[in-house]
Parts: sequence; C-alpha cells; structure tokens
Amino acid sequence: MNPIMLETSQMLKGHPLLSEKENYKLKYISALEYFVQKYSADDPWAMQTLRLYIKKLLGSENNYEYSNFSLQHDIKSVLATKFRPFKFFSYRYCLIVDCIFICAYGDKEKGEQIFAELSSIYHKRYQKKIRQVFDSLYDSSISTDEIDQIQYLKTCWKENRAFVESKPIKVLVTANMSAGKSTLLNALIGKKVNKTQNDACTAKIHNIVNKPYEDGFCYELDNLLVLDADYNTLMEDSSDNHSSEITVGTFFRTVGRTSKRVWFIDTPGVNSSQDIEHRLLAEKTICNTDSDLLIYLLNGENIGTEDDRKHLLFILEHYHGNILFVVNKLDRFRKKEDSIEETLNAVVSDLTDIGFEAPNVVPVSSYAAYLAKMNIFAESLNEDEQDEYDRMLRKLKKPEYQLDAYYPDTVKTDIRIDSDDESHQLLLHSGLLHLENMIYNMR
Ligand SMILES: Nc1nc2c(ncn2[C@@H]2O[C@H](COP(=O)(O)OP(=O)(O)O)[C@@H](O)[C@H]2O)c(=O)[nH]1
Ligand SMILES: [Mg+2]
Repeated sequence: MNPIMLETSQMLKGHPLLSEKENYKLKYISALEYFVQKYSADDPWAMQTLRLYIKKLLGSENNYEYSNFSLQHDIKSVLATKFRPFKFFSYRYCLIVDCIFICAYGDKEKGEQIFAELSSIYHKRYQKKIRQVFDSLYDSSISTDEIDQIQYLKTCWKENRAFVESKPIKVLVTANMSAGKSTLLNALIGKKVNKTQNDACTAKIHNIVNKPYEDGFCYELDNLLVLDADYNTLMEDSSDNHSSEITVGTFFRTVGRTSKRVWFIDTPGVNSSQDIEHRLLAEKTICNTDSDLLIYLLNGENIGTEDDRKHLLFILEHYHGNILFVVNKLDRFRKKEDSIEETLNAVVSDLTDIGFEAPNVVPVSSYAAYLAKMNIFAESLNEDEQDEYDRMLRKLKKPEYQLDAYYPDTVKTDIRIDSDDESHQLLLHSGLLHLENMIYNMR
C-alpha cells in the first residue's frame, strides 16, 4: 500500500453517485470491483476503499454481492448516457476517476494498464476526453473544468494531491507517564484517538497523520488496515501487529486555520514501571528521528522529578533539533500557593541549568482544550466531563489562568477567534491555539 493513502481523504461525501438509483449503483460498484479484483486484489487500500464505497453508496454491505462482471457485456449500462430533465447525463468519466483513486493513485504505470482496458470499451467519440481526464489525474496542469460530472471528484483530487505534495511537519511528542500526553494529542486532533489514563498499553509508536479535509473516516493501520475505525478499534491495539508502529489517519479538527500536512509521532511514556520496553522504544525513536520539532510535555502538577531529569539529560545528549517544552495541567494551580509566571520562569532556569540553551517554555491546559473542542464540534460530554468543563470555564475566566497570555508576542499575532462563545474562549485561554500556531508555523 502506498503510505500517502493514510493522508488522503475519501471522495464520498458529495459523490455524484449518491443520488442515483440503487440498481445503477449496484452496476457501477460491480464495475469498480472488476478493476479492484483484477489490478489491486493484494492492496488493502483498494479492497477497503471499495468496501467503503459499497457501504456509503448502498447504505450497507448486505445489499451487494459481486458476481462475475463481464466488462464487455455489463459495462455498457454503466457508461450509458442518462436522460435528466433538460440535460443528458453520464458517469463515464466518474468511473475512471474512481478506478484510479482506488487502484492506482500516484502509480501511473498501473493506471495506464487500467486505462487501456477501460478506454477500449468507450465509444470512439469519448476517447479524447477520457484520455484528458486520465492524464489530469497525474498532471495537475491539465484542466477538466468543462466536465460537470467530475467537478466534485476533481476538487477532492486536487486538495488531496496538493496536501501530500507539501512537506510534512513532523512533531515528536515525549513525556513521562501521566503528564497528559494522550490528552494533549486528543486536543490537538480534536477527536478522541488516544486512550487517556492508561498505563498498560503496548509499547508502540503511534503516528497520527492529518488529512486535507474532513471525510468522516478515521483510518487505522495496526496490522490490518481499517478505513472507518470506530472508537473501540482505535482504543484497542492489535496483538497481531508485530511491528512497533500504529498509524492513524484522520482530519485534525482545528479552529480558525486551514489544514496542513502534520504528523504527530507519539512515543510511549518513558517511566512506565511495568515495562522498560516503553522507555527503550521512546529513546530509540528520539535518537533516530528526523522530526522538525520535539515537544517535551511536563506535568505542571509535578515539576522537577528525577524521572524528568533523567529523560531530559537523555534528550540533551541525543536530540539536536528544535525543542518546545510544554507545561501541562496549569489549570490545577492554586492561586494562593503558586504563580504560573514564576513556575514557568523556574522551569526555564532549571532547563538552563541542565544544559538547554534559551529553552522555549509554554503553558497549556490540555484537558480544558480537549473539552472546549469537544463542545465546539458538538460531541457530547459525559457527566464527569461536563463537571470538569464547567470547572474549567470558571477557572480559565480569571486573568491569571488565561494561559494564552504567557505566550511570546510573536506567536500571538495571527490568532483570531471569531466567536465570543464560551467554549471558544476556553479554547483560547487553554493555550492550545497558541501552541497550534507554533506547530503549524514550523513551515
Ligand atoms: N486538570 C487537568 N488534568 C489533565 C490535563 N491533562 C491531562 N489531565 C489528566 O491527567 C491524567 C493523565 O492524562 P493522560 O493524557 O492519560 O497522560 P499520559 O500518560 O501522559 O498519556 C488523566 O486523568 C487526564 O484527564 C490538564 O491539562 N488538566
Ligand atoms: Mg497516554
């Protein structure tokens, strides 16, 4: 499988076939399956994407059964011109776009084989145009604007191509257990993709990669490829995965910014008492990474531990790129006893003593950010979460807890929140928007 597929959004949300009659959809999908079986039967992306098409276009997989599709006999009705009020309509160009998307995305050689077989069925008068459509799939300078039926698909196509043509921003995240790493990642992604409060997980690197636009599907490659992973699939690691990696591809829900190609590389907590394997894997990843940024997450409730000191010394010795130190859980501060500003200054001076030169230290409340995003994106909160949300709202209204204020002025410049709504304000004061700004502006 081509790994960029995990960063590629599906084209099903506005697919022109959605409004077609069941009978026609069945034939169209059979035509797709003919090509998948012939050219991509060993490619999990193709097989699973075909299943998504079936589910999304037909409502359920039960309504469909593939039986020997004959290209010569059965394709005619798929390619036929249909009569619509005031116009003629056909899906003949959709079919080539879908076939290439599923079977030969980014692989022109294979695409040419599919094209040769498919186009041989088309009437002479469509030959020139189908070639133009095909070429446009591999060469973005070729326009197909005049072909109405594929406009939606081509818009998706262009967004997908442009996305993976940009260089990814790779962000490695490391922390000791319970610093809130999973919560922070869920907040950044705007979805619950990581288990929180969980120490018995397998020693795995979780790569979480963005997609150009929301297609409603969460991909997970964990031994098997699943393209519509539900909550339970995401939370359970497969025991059949003998590699040290799991990759999740999903659209990151952010507020007020355009999507960018970002990879989060989530390493296991380093001080797991159960399992030294976690630390070794995290350390190995830190030594070998070519990331653009390393986020070291510190637990603001528990700063200056020996575990942190050890891990910091390891990083000082073995990692030589950009580091951002993020102090989490600052919503937990008690005003009488601590000051956020003094704490942040103390962290800077501790890190300097350890040997980091002019360390960048910023605050966040990952949990407040997560709850705010859940609210903004209309996800329901359970009772405990609702209580926490209310508590966070009250707390982060107070000026000294408004964590965005502690960020450098250069980061603040282009942050805009168009809404006075309370969850938008909570998100702002959680510091997450500023943190996102630092990450997304790496490139
Ligand atoms: N109050 C508060 N609790 C947090 C915050 N971030 C994480 N937590 C809690 O800290 C615990 C550990 O978080 P988790 O994300 O699982 O930590 P990890 O072990 O680093 O992945 C969970 O109970 C979280 O709800 C935060 O910013 N504020
Ligand atoms: Mg975790």
